[in-house]
Amino acid sequence: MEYFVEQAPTHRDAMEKVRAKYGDQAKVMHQRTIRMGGFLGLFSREGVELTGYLSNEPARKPKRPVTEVEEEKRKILGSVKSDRTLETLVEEVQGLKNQLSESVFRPPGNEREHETIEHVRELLERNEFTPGYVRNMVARIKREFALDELDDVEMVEQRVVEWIGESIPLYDYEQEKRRHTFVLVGPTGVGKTTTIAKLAAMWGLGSRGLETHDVRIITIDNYRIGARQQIETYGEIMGIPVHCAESYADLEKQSALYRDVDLVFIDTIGKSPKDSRKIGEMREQLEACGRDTSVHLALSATTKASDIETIMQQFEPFGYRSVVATKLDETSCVGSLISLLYERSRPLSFITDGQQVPVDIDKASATRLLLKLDGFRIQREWLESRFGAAGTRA
Ligand SMILES: Nc1nc2c(ncn2[C@@H]2O[C@H](COP(=O)(O)OP(=O)(O)OP(=O)(O)O)[C@@H](O)[C@H]2O)c(=O)[nH]1
Ligand SMILES: [Mg+2]
Repeated sequence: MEYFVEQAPTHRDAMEKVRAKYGDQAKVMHQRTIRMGGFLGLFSREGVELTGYLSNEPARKPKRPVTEVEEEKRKILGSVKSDRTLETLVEEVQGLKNQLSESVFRPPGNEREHETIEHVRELLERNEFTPGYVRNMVARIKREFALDELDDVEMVEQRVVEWIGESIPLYDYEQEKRRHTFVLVGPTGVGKTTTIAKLAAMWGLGSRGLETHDVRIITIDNYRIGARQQIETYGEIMGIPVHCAESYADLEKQSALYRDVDLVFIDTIGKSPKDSRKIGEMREQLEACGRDTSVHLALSATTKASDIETIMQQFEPFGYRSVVATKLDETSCVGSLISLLYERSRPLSFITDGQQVPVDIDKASATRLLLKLDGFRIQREWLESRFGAAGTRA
């Protein structure tokens, strides 16, 4: 495929340059603001750089001739009465402004918005983004694209994917001290124990680009039949010592014994997010472990948006630093997860995508989630150049 890069002082000039040089085959993938001209870094001006490729598809016809829009503008302007006071004039101008911006985004003859906006809205809804997130995106499209730019559906899609990627907060685990305790909390059955085993192996072996650490696992899940055996079996296979804390005092004692260990992973008992009293009790228990502790919330990517919201809220008392998204392999819809991470400003740290311990885990990456978006025309090469590699397993 042939790519191009063109620079010009404004977006319009750059588009004209691209159209003149490459015609309708040119598909713009990315736009960025640059500094142009100048001498020794001085007197440079702001400009626009467009990057894209040449498509073999037949050119799309513009959806609505500009003359038609102009005609509509004239009709609306013609309807303004001439005898008016300044106040009514201001009101009318405001009304006209709204009418015009509404009408240029809407094709004639029905109440729907511009075809491209409808298309992107449908894509976002199909991927289960929350209504608030979809509203924000649509408002941003209206704000940032001129009417003629909306005719380039592919370019709009590309920009929306870029905005989605920019909205995914990622956790910088490098900020954690080398020696600390990593606690995983979350609802029942989301994959906490399996994930603790994967994480311990990842740091223990120094895989996925992490530095090798000395690791231990403690479980405080002694209540459920088989829970202890499950984590002990993982520990045995991976050669990582596992301790089952019988009480608060035991957890405290064990933490003290591990004071020279780099990383202690604590697997907790699954709590229903409705059970806030038990969540509170567990928090007290965890505070007993003394060391520098960071709590993280395990959330299944298959959970619907309203439940994710309840869970995030109910586990708030733990002050969890990041979200670990589990069972990504079981869903093709990542919109709910992305929307809630963004809306509640909680970063994503790891992603798990299968039952195999220790392999089915990776560091979180925006590219990884974006590649799961359904219906958007996404170029993996471009995504990776924009948001980094998708991880070792995508
Ligand atoms: N498909 C898939 N299954 C997973 C993943 N992570 C865990 N599981 C499975 O989910 C089930 C529950 O996993 P656990 O690790 O026991 O979950 P938990 O959160 O510790 O459960 P409780 O301790 O009962 O609250 C098991 O069958 C795991 O194999 C994943 O990323 N993908
Ligand atoms: Mg468990």
